[in-house]
Amino acid sequence: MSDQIDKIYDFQKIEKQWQDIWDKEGFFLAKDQSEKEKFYCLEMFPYPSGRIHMGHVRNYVIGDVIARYKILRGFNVLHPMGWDAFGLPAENAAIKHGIEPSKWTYENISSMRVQLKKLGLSYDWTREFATCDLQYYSLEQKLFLKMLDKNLVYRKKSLVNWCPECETVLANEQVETGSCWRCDSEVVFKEMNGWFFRITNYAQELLDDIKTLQGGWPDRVLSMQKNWIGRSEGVELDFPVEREEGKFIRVFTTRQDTLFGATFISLAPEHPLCLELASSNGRYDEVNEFVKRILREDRIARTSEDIEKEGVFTGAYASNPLNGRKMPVYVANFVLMEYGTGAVMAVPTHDQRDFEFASKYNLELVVVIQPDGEILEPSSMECAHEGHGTMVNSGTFSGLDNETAKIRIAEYLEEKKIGKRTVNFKLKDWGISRQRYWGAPIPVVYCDTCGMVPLKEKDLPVVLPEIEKLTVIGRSPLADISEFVEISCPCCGGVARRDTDTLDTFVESSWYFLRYACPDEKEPVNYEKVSYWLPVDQYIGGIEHAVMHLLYARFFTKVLRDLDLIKLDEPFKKLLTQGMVCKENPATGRSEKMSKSKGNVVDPDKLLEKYGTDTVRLFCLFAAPPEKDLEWSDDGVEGAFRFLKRLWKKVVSSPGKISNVSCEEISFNDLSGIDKDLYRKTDWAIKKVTEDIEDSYHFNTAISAVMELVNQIYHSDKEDCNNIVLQRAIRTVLVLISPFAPHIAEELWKFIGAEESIL
Ligand code: ANZ
Ligand code: ZN
Repeated sequence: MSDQIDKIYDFQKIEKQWQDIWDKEGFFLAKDQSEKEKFYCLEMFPYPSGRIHMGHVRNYVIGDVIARYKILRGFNVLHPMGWDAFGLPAENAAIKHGIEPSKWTYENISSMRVQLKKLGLSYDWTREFATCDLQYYSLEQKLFLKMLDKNLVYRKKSLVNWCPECETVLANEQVETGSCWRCDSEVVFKEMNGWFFRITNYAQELLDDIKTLQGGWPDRVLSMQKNWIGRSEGVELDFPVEREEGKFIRVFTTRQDTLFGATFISLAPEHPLCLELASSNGRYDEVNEFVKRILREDRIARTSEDIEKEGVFTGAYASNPLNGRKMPVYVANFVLMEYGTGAVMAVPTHDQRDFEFASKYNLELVVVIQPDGEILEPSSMECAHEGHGTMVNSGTFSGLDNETAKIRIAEYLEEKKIGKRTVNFKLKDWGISRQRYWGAPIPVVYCDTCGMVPLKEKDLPVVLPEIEKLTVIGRSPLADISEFVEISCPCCGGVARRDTDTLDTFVESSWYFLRYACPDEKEPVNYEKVSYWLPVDQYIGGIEHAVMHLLYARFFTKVLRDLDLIKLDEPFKKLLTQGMVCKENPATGRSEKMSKSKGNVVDPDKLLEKYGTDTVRLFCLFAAPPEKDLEWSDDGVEGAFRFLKRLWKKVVSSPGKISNVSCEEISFNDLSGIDKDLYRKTDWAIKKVTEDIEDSYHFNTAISAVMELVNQIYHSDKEDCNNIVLQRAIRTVLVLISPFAPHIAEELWKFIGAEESIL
């Protein structure tokens, strides 16, 4: 066999051959039981857009190196792949080209699967599924019903953007300066019913368990999650409205130490008191006009720090419960209804936003915290003093340091029953209803007699009906399919209607990693199998998923645990966020993320044809460490190709020397000169590659070490070194390079006389 090998490096032939062998022999089938220690390696699954791009290639190759390395180290490895297949692009394609979303999606999956297979990735393809498979989404419907039963899902009205012309809900991104992106008519707010997951029930646990992820997850991602959850400790307290007996404005503050310096109140424009107070003070028109204008503005922009602060006086006054100060009540654009109570006690001397607002409307400034070694004078302040200091102008609390005052004032307010300590989270419940076709139908019906009725598990699945041509998006396309909508009530048998929304596609990606442990089970998850395989030991994906996907997946894991379906607190032990693939944009001359619109993409298929997957893999891994951006370079690809050819040439050109020599132990001390150098370099490379992979996934430096060893082999071989030492070095090179360039490694391994796969 070994002497039949081609002298030239025919990567096309070799790569196909080895992919077939791995496949036939089932090398990557994960066993649900094993003596070996398990390792679960997972890359975020792709959306089946149609073609693989270099970002995918990089992501999956990084995962493949880790999986193959763990196989070599004797682990029982699970390395699955599937498709995040519901979502809007399929619907858009349906509208544009009149093709069925399911047809479009499954065709894309087929062609992307072919592309992925050409990369020689170590997937257990028997566990593959798409989230639009009936099997998968019907099990998701089952989970939904279980969550509904445990009161973890509920329905409520919330404000949405509504275009009265198109009769459709618009996402925030579809509202352009207050108008509909499609027809330009004025967008209004509408209360709409929708389903929500009670993720806020888990806010504290999601925050606390971040501790357990430290070291395994990038700090940046953990702090993004922390901020997103946004826990604040503070006080809620009531300010009586003057001349309106029994009416109070409740505010949330984290700085009750500044209460004596509160000189006015700011309400969110959505706050019900705005118009109420304005009308009893004869200022309805002015306030109403302001409120309407602000509500039309982008809600995201309102939260940004540098937004111009503006507001309007309601005509009403509240009184400060500690010192009786008369405080004008304003409506302010930067106060949000969704946070705290939607009302703020404004302290312009110690809060920068309030300072800017007060400067604009000439409102009173009272200093209540003096920083050390400095006397603040309201008339000469240029910005708020938000830091620490000693309390002044604060009655019996004057003289305390402000941190102590925070505690004392909170106690005092509770004692006097003016307020109470509370904890606030920025995290909101997760709205999951979408007015879309290509998603999982929500398994409930509405009956005129019984109201909302969840389906029984035996009535599942709610099959997504086929649809030939979609015409609009926004309004639920399912609402137009009467055979789908009309149903008899499971409770009373009377006339009922199905829910015509579908689930947010983030729901599917919140539990797919559990499903890979048991893809054929009748139930959504199997307790034993999930206990065996989970948590994912290494998860790999983009930083853009730092909050939503990664937080939702953590939430789902805890919910399934509390439903007694699994025993698991956290789904992902380690997380690697890979950098982007960049290339010079011909228009700007700058290096930018590869994208079609910038004209700087490289087609993976063309590269594979020209160089083969081992070269492409090696380049992606060698050009940058995984978490850094990768700068595309044609020279770099050529360089990787040259290295593999050089390795090939060395091995195939010295068959007599390295084949069939026995692998007997030799003593280092008996060797001389050049042999010692090669022996030593070999050991050094083993250590270096192992450490680079284990400690930091620094594949680039690991690959350099292998290159150095190959150089040493050339060098020593020129001087006719000891064959056993030479063979030892070459065997080592092949094993070390095999996670990175597995096909060439297997082929040369066979060439030097091995009967079994290098795996
Ligand atoms: C008085 C005060 C004085 C405040 C001071 C700050 C500094 P975090 O830490 O993010 O929780 N606030 C409360 N509800 C708000 C809302 N709906 N929209 C905008 N701002 C709101 O922020 C809590 C602080 O944000 C609260 O404490 C409140 O202003 C403001 F020197 O109260 B503070
Ligand atoms: Zn009924």
